Amino acid sequence: MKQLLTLSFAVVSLFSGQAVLAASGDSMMLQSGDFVGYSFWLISMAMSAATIFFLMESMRIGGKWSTSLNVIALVCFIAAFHYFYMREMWVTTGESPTTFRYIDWLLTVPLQLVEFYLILAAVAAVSGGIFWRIFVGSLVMLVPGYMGEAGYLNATVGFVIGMLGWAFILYEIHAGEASKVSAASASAATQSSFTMMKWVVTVGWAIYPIGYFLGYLAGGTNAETVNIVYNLADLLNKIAFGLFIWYAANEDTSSSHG
Ligand SMILES: *C/C=C(C)/C=C/C=C(C)/C=C/C1=C(C)CCCC1(C)C
Repeated sequence: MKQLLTLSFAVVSLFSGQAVLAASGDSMMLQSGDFVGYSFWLISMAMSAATIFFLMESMRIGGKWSTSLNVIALVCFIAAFHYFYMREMWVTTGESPTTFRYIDWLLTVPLQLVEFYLILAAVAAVSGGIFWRIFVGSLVMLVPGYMGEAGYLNATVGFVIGMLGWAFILYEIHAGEASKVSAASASAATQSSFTMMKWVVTVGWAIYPIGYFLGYLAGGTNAETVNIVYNLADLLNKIAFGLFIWYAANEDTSSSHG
């Protein structure tokens, strides 16, 4: 019941956000041939649909997996909301919605990293230190990345510091405490979802620095490349990441029921 209320609130807020944008007057339609604009449209819709899907599945599956599924629904919801604004900014100005994007990442990246903690905490006693270390790592990755893209910092310097933050997160999940707890945990479903999430953060997340490199460091600034690469990366790293958790939750609950 509570989740149904949350869901209806989410839907109403999405539509009222759109109404405010429409009322602001300068909204422009998507132009044909604007492929970056298409990707903003597609992904804002995919994120909205994924939000509803993960919330409904969390109600159906329930139990110890419901928090993880709710968190991924929140990630998709926050992203959907930002995508509506980013799409609007792109189609009206043709400029990179860098600030909206980084506000989104600043909220959704820590929430996704909380998932590592949550899936481990569902089966083992884990220290909060795991969460705090990867949280600090995500700030070191994102803040200089923003400063580099927005022109507050040399683009190469922002890139290099951001890479160090990401490397720190990779260390924690591949060789640090989180990986040890996962290896020692009994549940096969938890271990396999931990492994899948670990590879999303290692391989899927690599798309972002590639986008940054192509957009800012490979000669001039290329707004189209940056946005198309980041958009596809978000599609993979939010929705596919959520589907991995959803898959593990299904496996776990169906095997424990016989
Ligand atoms: C849902 C959004 C996600 C998962 C965003 C992830 C963003 C990154 C992994 C960004 C990484 C970057 C670096 C590793 C170097 C500096 C530039 C960044 C911020 C693009």
